[in-house]
Amino acid sequence: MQIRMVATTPFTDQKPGTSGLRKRVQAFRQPHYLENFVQSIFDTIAAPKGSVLVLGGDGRHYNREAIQIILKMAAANGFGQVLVGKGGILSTPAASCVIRKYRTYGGIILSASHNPGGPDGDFGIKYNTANGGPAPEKITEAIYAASMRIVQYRIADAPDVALDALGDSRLGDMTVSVIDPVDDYAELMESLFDFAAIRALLSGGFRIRFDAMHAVTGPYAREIFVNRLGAPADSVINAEPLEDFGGGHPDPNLTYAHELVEALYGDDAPDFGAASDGDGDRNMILGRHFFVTPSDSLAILAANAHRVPGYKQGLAGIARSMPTSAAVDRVAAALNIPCYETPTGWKFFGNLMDAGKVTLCGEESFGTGSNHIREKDGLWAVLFWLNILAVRRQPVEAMTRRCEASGAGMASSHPLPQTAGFASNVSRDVEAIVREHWARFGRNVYSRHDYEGIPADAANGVMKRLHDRFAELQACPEQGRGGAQFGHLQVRRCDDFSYTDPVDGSVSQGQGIRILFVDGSRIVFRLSGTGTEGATLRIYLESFEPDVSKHHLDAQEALATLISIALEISELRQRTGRERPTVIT
Ligand code: VG1
Ligand code: CO
Repeated sequence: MQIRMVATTPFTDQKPGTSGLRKRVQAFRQPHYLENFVQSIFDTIAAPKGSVLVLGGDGRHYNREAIQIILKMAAANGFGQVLVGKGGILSTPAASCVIRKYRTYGGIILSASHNPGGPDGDFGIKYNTANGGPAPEKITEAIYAASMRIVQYRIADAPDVALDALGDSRLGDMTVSVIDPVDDYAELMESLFDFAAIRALLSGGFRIRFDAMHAVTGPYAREIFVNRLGAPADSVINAEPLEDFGGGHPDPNLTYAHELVEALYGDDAPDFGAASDGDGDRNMILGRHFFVTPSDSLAILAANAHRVPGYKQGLAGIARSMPTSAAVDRVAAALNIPCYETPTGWKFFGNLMDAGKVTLCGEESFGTGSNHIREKDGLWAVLFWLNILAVRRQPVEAMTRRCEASGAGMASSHPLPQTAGFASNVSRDVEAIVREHWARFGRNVYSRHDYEGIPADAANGVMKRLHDRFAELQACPEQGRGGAQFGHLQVRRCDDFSYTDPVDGSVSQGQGIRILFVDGSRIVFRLSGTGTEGATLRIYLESFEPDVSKHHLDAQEALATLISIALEISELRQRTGRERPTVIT
């Protein structure tokens, strides 16, 4: 095998964002662009000769070509073996699972997650370390620095590797092992959840629908829900992964997963709906005519973890990203376990999990996960919900069997008696679980407003304006002045969130502007680090409502005052010309 040293010059824009390097496919197609970044990864990690690497992606346009380039570069850089998902496919959580299970040196994941794909869409690449998690900032910064001084890269002159059949082949001195992308992951899921109970739930008339959004989770969902759990085949929709996601936006939220949302809000809606994103690490949970906010979902999983086999021994602690609501903090307090607040992005959870400080973690952006891997995990969250629903159903089911035995008819046509702690209206289980949770812990009313694709200057102007107003907005005890008053809400403090990692002491600054109010409400402003066009400004709004009689209120209604304060203090409309958000979740 001939190894070629190719002379190159730096691109100056290869700085990884919240989750790896994301650019338009056209940018990645520029001569040397992908190669420069991959060589920068290899130069930074300096893996010993013969190391094993995991490689796979979400199957979007350019995935296959990128895999071939990376395989040839891995061979030229001295790797001994690459485990690559069949067809070049590995969901992000599956890649994390494989890195951990086979104790590899690390892995390269090709994905732009929820960003649209296709020739005019986005592509992305990130490096995960041996713990299976996204490389920490220290490493991503070193990769960026390497990309700024690169002068050459190494690549093997070899024919393309066949990726569509399982098994080993050689690329020079390196072995390419094509593995089943689903098996290891599905096995891990079976080890955490009570599949028998979920199977019983699904065979008992509980109807689910999972929307794979033509992205990577289709094959995973089919194997797990249909083959292993016995759900009808049509429970999984848009299950065929497509290079352009069928022209859709593979982001599981109320705006982009509209096919699923329409079904769950329609007549004859299934009992449970869920969707995942491009690379399989996000999840959206729906009940009949009911949406579970990701922040509530995290809190509910934490409060019910003891019902699930993989977590029945208890949780060491919980972590959430700063913009995520404090609903889970209340559960942590009740369980008497620590709760950590980290910057946005999964890379900040890894140290906490490796140190045994947390078991569950989550983000408001439809991301939930645990220490079973080091990425957020969409299907895991869905299975966790189904396990809770199955356990909750059991007493009712046992009763139904008794009713049937005595000739009293089926559960669906017969009102069931109320048992302690379990709602009788079984067609509304998801909503009932959420409402019971709110009744017990209070409700953290929450919403996120995204303004996508605004000019970077305008977005930076909004953030600067907010910074400049800190002194004016917050209380100043020296001057005997309280914080600014907006109707019944008074500002307590403003800051730009900064995080000191409790494990390695590393500091991350500038992680989002917080306007904190005396009554515990807050507004957070943050610029997205995953977009590829202009800037995306995110506004996160939260207030606490202990009063059950107000829990039925729509979040937008309940947060109306905070929303108008956010617009006023940021001068967002004047500075961006935008009248309303692009996406509300
Ligand atoms: C967004 C989310 C963040 C998430 C990140 C990666 O980042 O807000 O919570 O970790 O996407 O998720 P940003 O910087 O755009 O706000 V994924 O599923 O895109 O890998
Ligand atoms: Co994702």
